[in-house]
Amino acid sequence: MTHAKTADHRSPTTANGQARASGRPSADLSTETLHGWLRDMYLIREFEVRCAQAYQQAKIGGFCHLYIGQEACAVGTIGCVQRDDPVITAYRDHGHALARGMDPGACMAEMFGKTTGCAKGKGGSMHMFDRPNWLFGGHGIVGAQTPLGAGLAFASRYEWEVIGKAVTRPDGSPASPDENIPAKKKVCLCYLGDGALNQGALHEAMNLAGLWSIPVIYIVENNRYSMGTAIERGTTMAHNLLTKSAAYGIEGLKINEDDGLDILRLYDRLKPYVDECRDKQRPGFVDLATYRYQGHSMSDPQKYRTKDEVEAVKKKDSIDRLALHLMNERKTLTEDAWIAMQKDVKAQVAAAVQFAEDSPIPDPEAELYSDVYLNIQKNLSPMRDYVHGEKNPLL
Ligand SMILES: Cc1ncc(C[n+]2csc(CCOP(=O)(O)OP(=O)(O)O)c2C)c(N)n1
Ligand SMILES: [Mg+2]
Repeated sequence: MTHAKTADHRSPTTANGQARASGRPSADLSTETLHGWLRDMYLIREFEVRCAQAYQQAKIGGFCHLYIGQEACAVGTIGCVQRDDPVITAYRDHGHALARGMDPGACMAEMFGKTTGCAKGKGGSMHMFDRPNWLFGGHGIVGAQTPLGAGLAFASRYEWEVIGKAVTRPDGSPASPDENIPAKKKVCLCYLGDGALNQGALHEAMNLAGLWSIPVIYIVENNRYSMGTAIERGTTMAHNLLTKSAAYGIEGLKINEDDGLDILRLYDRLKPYVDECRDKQRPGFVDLATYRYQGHSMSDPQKYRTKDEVEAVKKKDSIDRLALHLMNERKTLTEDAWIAMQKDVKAQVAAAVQFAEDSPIPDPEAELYSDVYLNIQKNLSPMRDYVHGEKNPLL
């Protein structure tokens, strides 16, 4: 099954299709790109609202962490890279999957644990994978994705610098040995929450990234809290996180809340930085301020913050801001067109929910042990032989 979609706004185009003319990179983005971003941000929001409903109806089980409020982060950062740059994230991952272009039906079916999900229903909310769209998860262990991100970036640089040609096609499928697909300079976007700043794995990975100049860009989605722990209670130098990356020789970038919640300002700050990391094939570290409107997961009494705090951030809502900008300043969007876009997205998400509902649940006999481990050694028995049969040395 392929989940890849071609959508131009995910490899942004400039209004004239040429290099930037003005000082602000965003000023030259095409209307198609900006409307695509608005649609994607609204798609994420609507998708998450429907996830919450389905969760309350017990149609979604397990963990579920919503991305509402953080939409500009996924859409804006992914807007700074190319479609075949690898991306990897933590468990609050539906937004990244949709921003990367995953089919909402495959994403919702994964939430529902159905066979038509992007991971055949075996991963659920925290494990969105989409190889054609270069999304390498969805990881539930805090910080686990950070060495993997370094590995993905290392592989890209190795391909470009040592092998001299791409071993994977742009659509994510493996290239055959006689294909000569030119390798190119890539960056890997590796997202992490502020809570992951304290994980040893991140520091080991950043050390190697700094030492070997691995083009992984760590994007800290700094939503101020890890579960109920405010960032200043959980990590050192919370007021200046770039000191952490500086320790590993990585030149960082801080994006404050006014820029982080405004997708155009976010793009203005981040795009030149990403371009430089790509060009110099060096690592990056971005402290990107954002905010989640909902609780940490589906059950969170939220005693660690006030309602006023949440309401104050909602006033800067990134979707409203972009819509207003397009209506009042660029004048490329009418109110009617915005309402029609919202209606269209709602219908798309409703169809995704219906698709998930109508899809079959996996057959345990056929699926429980398939795709669990890759049998890399010839003649190695499938795992089920060990569990059920005499080959299991423990029985
Ligand atoms: C290694 C590990 N420790 C603890 C947990 C439990 N846990 C799940 S989410 C979370 C908070 C992480 O917060 P943050 O990194 O800020 O991400 P956010 O939820 O804000 O997106 C914790 C402690 C875990 N999943 N993995
Ligand atoms: Mg957090």
